[in-house]
Amino acid sequence: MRLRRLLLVSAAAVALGGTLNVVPVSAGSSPPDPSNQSLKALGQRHNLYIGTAVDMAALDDPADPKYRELVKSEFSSVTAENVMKWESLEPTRGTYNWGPADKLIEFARKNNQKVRGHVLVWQNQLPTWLTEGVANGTISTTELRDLLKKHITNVAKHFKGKIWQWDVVNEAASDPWDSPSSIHLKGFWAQHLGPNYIADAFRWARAADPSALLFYNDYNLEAFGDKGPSDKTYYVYNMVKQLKQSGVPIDGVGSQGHLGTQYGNYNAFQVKEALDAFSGLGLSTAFTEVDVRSQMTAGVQGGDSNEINPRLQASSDNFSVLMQACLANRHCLSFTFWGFTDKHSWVPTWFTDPLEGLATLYDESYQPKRAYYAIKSDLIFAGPPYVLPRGKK
Ligand code: 9MR
Repeated sequence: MRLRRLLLVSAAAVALGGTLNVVPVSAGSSPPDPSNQSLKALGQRHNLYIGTAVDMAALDDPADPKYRELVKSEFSSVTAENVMKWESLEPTRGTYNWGPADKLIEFARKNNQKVRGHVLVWQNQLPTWLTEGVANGTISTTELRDLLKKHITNVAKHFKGKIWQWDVVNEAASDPWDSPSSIHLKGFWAQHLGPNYIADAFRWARAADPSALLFYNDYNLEAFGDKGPSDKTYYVYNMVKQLKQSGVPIDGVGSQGHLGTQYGNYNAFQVKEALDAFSGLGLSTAFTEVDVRSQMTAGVQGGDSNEINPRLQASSDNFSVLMQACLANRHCLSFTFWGFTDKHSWVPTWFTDPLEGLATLYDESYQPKRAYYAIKSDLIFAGPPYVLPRGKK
């Protein structure tokens, strides 16, 4: 009966649309103007949180009010770009500096935003008292393990109840360009504590803050390769599968999403396949650090539109691919940009030879770029049957 009615209504609509070949929109039913809607409002339609990494110096800079305004108005989730890392939290052994991180938590609370905690265990941005102590032998392996447990416990307890997702372990897997090229656990922690530090870290984090979702986070996980020994996504897939099967309390995989327009990159189906593989293990997914950088050739720096436009278009396409895949995976909880303006982006400070940049949604004067509108349109035009409503998390 209902179906019949629907068919009749559509038939009438087609008839009315007549030669114009359009379905008429009755008065008052036109959708709201999308250009006035924020990313976070559009994400909310899908129950998808739209986040950004936050540079605390920029957030606090009274001479740069636009930064603060946009963090507030466009995003429903924030990540500390640096201030929750070990070197920032405990620059001197035993003396914690919670101030800047607490400020971000308070900002998020006031603005009704979720917080992604970044990061509990990583081989970079460790305090020198720790790395030097290990190097000169004053910190033994047993003590190092205790220190890691203490760090995770203290930090997760300090922020208990205020963190939605924790990046518990970050960037533990090597890359195919490392030696050996077969993917392996790399860096300080694997070197000193062996592979079990990963499972330990998740257990310690769960014990300290049982309500936070616990993530493994890494880059170059956007798509599978040949599933051979140098396929990082496949390595991480097997690693988290093993963790899950062993009862380790891991809840999700964060795919960072640092892309560059000089690479071939992926299509949305390849990216969706990787997200689906992770969620098929019973894990949530998230894009955690998305940006798309480009080489700043002399032409780009000189303002040559023949060089700038293809980069802006390629970057917009790459952003869009990740967003579409996230929308199509119902377990993709959040989509976080690693900064939103070229005024404050890690890219040009990191990639200097050749110089890279143009990696975010807004230019240095806070003008939205093509990618901003691409993300908006993805959020607006996505719907069934490929994008289904996701549950409240
Ligand atoms: O954006 C961060 C930059 O300000 C720091 O100097 C850098 C130091 O390692 O870390 C950057 O953030 C990284 C993040 O914590 C983990 N994934 C890669 C990010 C970009 O390097």
